[in-house]
Amino acid sequence: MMLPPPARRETVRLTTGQALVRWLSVQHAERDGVRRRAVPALWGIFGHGNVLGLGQAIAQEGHELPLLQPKHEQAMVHAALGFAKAARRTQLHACTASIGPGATNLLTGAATATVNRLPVLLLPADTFASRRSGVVLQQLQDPAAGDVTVNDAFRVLSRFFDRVARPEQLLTALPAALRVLLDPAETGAVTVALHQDVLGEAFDWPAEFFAERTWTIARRPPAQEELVRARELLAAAHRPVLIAGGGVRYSGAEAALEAFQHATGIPAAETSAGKGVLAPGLLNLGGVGVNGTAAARRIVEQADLVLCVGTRLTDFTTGSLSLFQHPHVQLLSINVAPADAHLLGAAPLVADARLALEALRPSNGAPADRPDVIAAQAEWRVDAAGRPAGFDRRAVYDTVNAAARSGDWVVAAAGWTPGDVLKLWEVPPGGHAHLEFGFSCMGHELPAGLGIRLHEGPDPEVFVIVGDGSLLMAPAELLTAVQVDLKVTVIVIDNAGYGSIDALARDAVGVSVGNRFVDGEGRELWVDVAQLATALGCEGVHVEDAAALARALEAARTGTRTTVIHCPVADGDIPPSGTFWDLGVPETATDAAVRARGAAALERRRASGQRPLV
Ligand SMILES: Cc1ncc(C[n+]2csc(CCOP(=O)(O)OP(=O)(O)O)c2C)c(N)n1
Ligand SMILES: [Mg+2]
Repeated sequence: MMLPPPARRETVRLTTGQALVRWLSVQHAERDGVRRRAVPALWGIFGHGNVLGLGQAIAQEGHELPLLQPKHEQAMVHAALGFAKAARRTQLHACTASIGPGATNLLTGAATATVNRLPVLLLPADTFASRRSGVVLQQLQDPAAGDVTVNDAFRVLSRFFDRVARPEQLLTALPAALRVLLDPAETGAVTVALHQDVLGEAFDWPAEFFAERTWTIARRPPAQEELVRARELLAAAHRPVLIAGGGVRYSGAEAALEAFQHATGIPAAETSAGKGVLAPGLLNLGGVGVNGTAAARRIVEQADLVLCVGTRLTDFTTGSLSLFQHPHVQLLSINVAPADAHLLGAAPLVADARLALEALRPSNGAPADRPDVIAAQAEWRVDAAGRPAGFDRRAVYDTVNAAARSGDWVVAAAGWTPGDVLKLWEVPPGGHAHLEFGFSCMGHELPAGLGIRLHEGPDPEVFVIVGDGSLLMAPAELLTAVQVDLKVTVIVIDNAGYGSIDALARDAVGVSVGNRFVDGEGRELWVDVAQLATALGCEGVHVEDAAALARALEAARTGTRTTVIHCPVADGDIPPSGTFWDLGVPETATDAAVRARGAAALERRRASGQRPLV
C-alpha cells in the first residue's frame, strides 16, 4: 500500500525581527470572556544592535504594533508598568533597547516589574551570535566565559529569560515568554535577548506560527482542602481583619471583597499596591502599616486572624513584623502565587482573589458588631483632622484630592508622597491609585502616568504627584508626553531635596548628609520647574498657595496639554500611624548625641514587639 505524500508545510520567509513583530501583533489575551490584544504597543530606543534587525521589521510588519519613543530606556519600562497596572495585568507592553548601555538602562525597570509582579516584555539587543566581527562595540568581555554578555544581568531580575541565538529559537522562546507574562502567579519582567546578527537572519517559518492566538487568563479556583481550613479559621476568629493588596486589583475582586465584608463585618485595610480597592465606609480602615492609618494599626495589632488577600507582606505592611501583636495571631493568605500564599506561616488559600472571596462569603448569618472598629476609626479621625498651617505637602494633597473625580488616577512612587497618599488620599468612588511602593523607584511616577493614560484614553485626569528629587531623575519624559500626546497633570512637591530621607536620618540618628539640594555654601538651590516644563513643551505653572493650586488643577483638567504645577512647600506634619519600621541603626559613633539617638532607636526596636512569624 502506498502512503499518501506528506502534506506540504506552508512556510513564510521572514527575518527573526520581522517574525517577532508579526507574532506579537497576533497575540490576544482573554479573561472573563473579554478578549484584547496581549501586547498592543512596543516602546523602543534604537542603536546599532536593533535598528536594522528590528527597526526595519517594525517598518515592514509593525502596522498593528505602534512604536512609542521614550527618552530613557528605564522610563519606557515604567510606562509599560503603568499600562499593565491599569490593564489589571491582562495586557502588557514590549520594550526594545540596543546592545550595551541601552540594554542595561532597562535593568532597573526589570526589577521594578518583577518586584511589583507586573508584566513587561523586554527585548534587549545582544552581541553577534556568530562572533564574526570579534569583540563588537559595547560588548562586555568576560575573559572567563565566552558566552556572557551584559544581558545575563537580566537573569536574576526576570521571571523568564531566553537569548535567541538562532532564528528558529523564537518558535519556543516567544510562547514561553508570553505564558509567563500572562500567568498571574508567575508574571514580572520577561527578557528575550536578541543577538544583533540573528535579528536580520531569514528563516522559513511555519505559517501557523502567525495565526491569531488567544491566551486564556484563567481564574484559579481554591482547593477544597484549603477552603475547609480557611472556613474553620474564619469561624474561630473573634477579631479578624483583612489586608487587601494589589492582587485584589489585578483580579478585579473589589466587588467580591465588598460583598465579603458586608456579609462578615470584617474590617479591611489596604497596602500601597492595593490602594483604592476598598469601598468607603466604617469597615474601610484605610492604609495599613508604616504609612497607614492609626485606625488600621489598632485593629491589626489586636487581630487574632489576619486574612491577607493578594499581598506580599513587606516590612512597610507588617511594621517590620511588629504589627501582629495578638499572642495567638494566625495568618490566612489568599494569593495566586503559592510562595506568597505561604508567607509568614500563613494558612494558604492558593487561588484567584475574586473566586476565593466568593467561596469564603457566608450565605447566612449576621455580621458581628465591631465596637473596636468604631472606636479606632473615631480616634483616627481626630488624629487626622489637623489642617495644614501653611502651604505644606498636606495642603497640596488636600487640594489635589478635592479636585479628583470618579475615574481619575493618582500616581506616586518615591519620597514622602506614596506614604502620604496611602494614608491621606481618599480615592473617589470609581477612582484609582497607582502607588509603586514595591520598588519605590524614583523616576517611576511620570512615565507610569503616561502608561496609565495610554490605557485609560483621554477622559480621566491622571494626577502624577512627584517630589523634586524624583522629577529631576526623569524629567525628559515630559517631552515624550508632548510627543505622543499623552496628557498628565504633574504636581511637583518641592522641598529642595530628598526630604523624606533627610527626615529619616535626622529622626533616627540626628545626622543627615547628602540629602539637601544646597551649594558649597549651604544655600538652597532653586530649580525653576515651571520653566523646565515649558522648555520641554508642557504647560508650566508655579503656585504658592492652595487657592492657586486649585485654579491650576482646574485649568489643567480643561486644557489639552500636560501641565506641570510647581509647588514649593513649607515643612509640615502628617499624622503618624505609630507603626514601627526597622532600620540599620549605628550601634556606636564618636558623637555622644548620635550614640544616644542610636541607643534610643535600638530600644524602639526592642520594644516594638517585632518577632518572626514562621
Ligand atoms: C532610584 C532611587 N534612588 C534612590 C532612592 C532612595 N530614595 C527614596 S526617597 C528619596 C528621596 C526622594 O526625593 P524627592 O522625590 O524630592 O521626595 P521627598 O523625599 O523630598 O518627598 C531617595 C533618594 C529611591 N527610592 N529610588
Ligand atoms: Mg524633595
